[in-house]
Amino acid sequence: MNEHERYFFDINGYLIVRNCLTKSQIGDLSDRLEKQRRQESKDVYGSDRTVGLSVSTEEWTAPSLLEWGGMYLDLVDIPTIAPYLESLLGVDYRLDHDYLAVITPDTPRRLYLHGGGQGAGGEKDIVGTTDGGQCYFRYHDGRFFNGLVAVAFELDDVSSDDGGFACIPGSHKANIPLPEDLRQSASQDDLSSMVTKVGVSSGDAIIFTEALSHGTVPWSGTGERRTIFYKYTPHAVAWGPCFYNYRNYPGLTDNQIKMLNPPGAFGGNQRGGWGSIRERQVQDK
Ligand SMILES: O=C(O)CCC(=O)C(=O)O
Repeated sequence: MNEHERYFFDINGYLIVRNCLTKSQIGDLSDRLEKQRRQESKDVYGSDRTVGLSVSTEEWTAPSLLEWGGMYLDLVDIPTIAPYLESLLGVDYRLDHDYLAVITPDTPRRLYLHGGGQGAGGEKDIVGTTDGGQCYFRYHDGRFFNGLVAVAFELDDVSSDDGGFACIPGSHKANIPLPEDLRQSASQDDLSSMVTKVGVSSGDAIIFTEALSHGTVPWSGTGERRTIFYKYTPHAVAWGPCFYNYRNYPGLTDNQIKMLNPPGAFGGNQRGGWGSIRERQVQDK
């Protein structure tokens, strides 16, 4: 993350990484998605992991795009994005949840702004409670601290007039709650001038802190928007109630395995068990 990008992210709460996916990577992601769509047409695949298994059990589970294999596994840790995540989350960050949204002219959506620094999203915020949940943003001692960072990988060109990602730049540092009348917009004509619509090209990624007031602008494009969201937390933090089992995905790199760890104080090192960590601490003394 260079100096300009750090400055841009600090004052705006998001940034665009251009061309972070190659044409063949986009092709693989797109082919695997279209295969699923032929089997079952949905607006959202994967899950934000907020779905309980059933009301009668305390277990949680969530479908994941990682089951689709190929580039969906590679995306967990790609070199064009990893340095940004390390700057924004620190080392040993983890993948918290993943999903993919398909927007078409038949599914226009309503903008519902959520997030907002220092809990400014207020009581009705869907990313956390009045204290902002764990979707915090801080900058201290030369380092960014974020509770949840989203990477939105775009498979299609999306002009800012089409719709898609939008935010109130700088609102990740807001101290005053989002005025309720700004929260929802049924069409682009209703949008507040404070909302910035962000255009992207196929293969770009938008990285944003969930502390930012952001959402999806009602669609007025003629084509589709297919966006893959991978959301990361610091290693000891969880947003969703579910976590991954890396054993379900053979062939992962050591780094990918670390990122699929459940939350915990020792990040990627906790797989060896607490016993081996204590032994190492004793040896290091
Ligand atoms: O459509 C978008 O890019 C925004 C998605 C969003 O609001 C979120 O991931 O929390």
